Amino acid sequence: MICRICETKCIQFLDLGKQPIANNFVSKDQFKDEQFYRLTVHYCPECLTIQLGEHPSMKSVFNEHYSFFTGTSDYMSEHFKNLAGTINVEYFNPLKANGKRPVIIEIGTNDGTFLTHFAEELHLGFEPSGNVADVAKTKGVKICSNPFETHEFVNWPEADVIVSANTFAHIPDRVGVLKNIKKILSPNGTWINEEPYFGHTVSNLAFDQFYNEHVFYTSISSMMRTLSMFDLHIDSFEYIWTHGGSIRYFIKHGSEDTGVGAHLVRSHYNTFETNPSMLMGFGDNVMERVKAIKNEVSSIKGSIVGYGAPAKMSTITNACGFGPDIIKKVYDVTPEKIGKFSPGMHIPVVSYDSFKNDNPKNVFLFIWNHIDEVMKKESGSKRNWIVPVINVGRAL
Ligand code: DWN
Ligand code: SAH
Repeated sequence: MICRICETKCIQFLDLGKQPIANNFVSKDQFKDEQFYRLTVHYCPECLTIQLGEHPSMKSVFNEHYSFFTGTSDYMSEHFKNLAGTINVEYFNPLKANGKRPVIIEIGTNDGTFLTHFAEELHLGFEPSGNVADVAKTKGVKICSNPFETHEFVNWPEADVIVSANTFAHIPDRVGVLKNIKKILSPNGTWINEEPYFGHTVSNLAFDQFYNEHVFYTSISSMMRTLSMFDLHIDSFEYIWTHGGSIRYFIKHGSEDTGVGAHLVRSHYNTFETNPSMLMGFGDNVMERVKAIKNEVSSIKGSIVGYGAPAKMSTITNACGFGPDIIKKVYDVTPEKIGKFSPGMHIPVVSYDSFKNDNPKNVFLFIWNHIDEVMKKESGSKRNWIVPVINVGRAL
């Protein structure tokens, strides 16, 4: 395949086989129509961007039936409230003091969990999935249903802050996103972009982060190279604990050396960051991990259920061949998923309401990225938790 950024020939390092659309929870009558895509992962030797070989069309993933709602996690709601508080203090208060009305744009607003904190400011949220956007609107959030990268800004003021969380990785036309950021970010503005950090995916062997909604996997070195092609740079960054280990970049116009390259030289992720050929070994380790999960599950006596039905579950169950004969059912809080079946392997999704009453012993924790929140909720009950990644919690 050819790199989506610089058109260099990419090198494949992982093949997780045929996979369905990861967030497409289906009803029985839809089983026969499910579409599958080969889940291969590649790196570009030139700009170092890690990316999928193929993916479904954007419309078949992000539409009126999108099944993920940010607000299903109290911890994530708190996380975005905290980010909003920081933006108010550090970016908006100084502007207001100068008599300027600040402007904020969000890409991938989903149910408005973040942008609702700016309902009184001049704001715009980009959200093509109609059902989640409708929830955002009820929270006073203004929505544009166009994909951000296709939008033509007419009579819209430049943004002081642009926020994208877990969305930049989802948009195949990355060049289009960067061109539009360049156009609409004010000269001194900041683009705050956060997403799972590939260094953690590698060190946790968290292969379930690979699914067809995530077209890209971020590394600092690839971001540096990509941004420089668009006269943008990383002003600073921080590692954050969300989604099993993420990174938050603060990006600005221009080409200043802000010491990020020097940080990389000292970082223990330096090897994979600068020498992606080591990813060939990572591909082998993932396949070993798949075997280890299968062995662990088959060694368990008695029935097993799942906790949480994230998109990541699609990768694990399809790669490991786990259907309802192996994982009887999975409990989730999302009304859009309850009563449906997991993509590809068709494990029934049931309401979390019955979890405590059913009191299952063996529980496969598909939402290991929410382990702190789950353990708080489930404290006091004895269970055999099966955790698919080798390192969880706030590793940072
Ligand atoms: O990047 C993405 C991230 C932000 O969210 C999207 N591509 C899609 C989605 O990925 P995911 O589905 O892997 O996300 P989560 O946050 O791991 O999914 C959590 C699932 O678990 C939701 O269906 C809600 C459910 N849940 C639950 O049943 N009980 C969540 C919590 C915290 C709970 O206590
Ligand atoms: N920011 C939220 C949601 C992440 S899920 C969070 O971190 O929890 C990714 C979201 O991006 C989905 O709601 C999806 O509909 C939206 N999205 C997908 N493609 C997009 C595009 N081209 N422009 C804007 N939003 C997009």
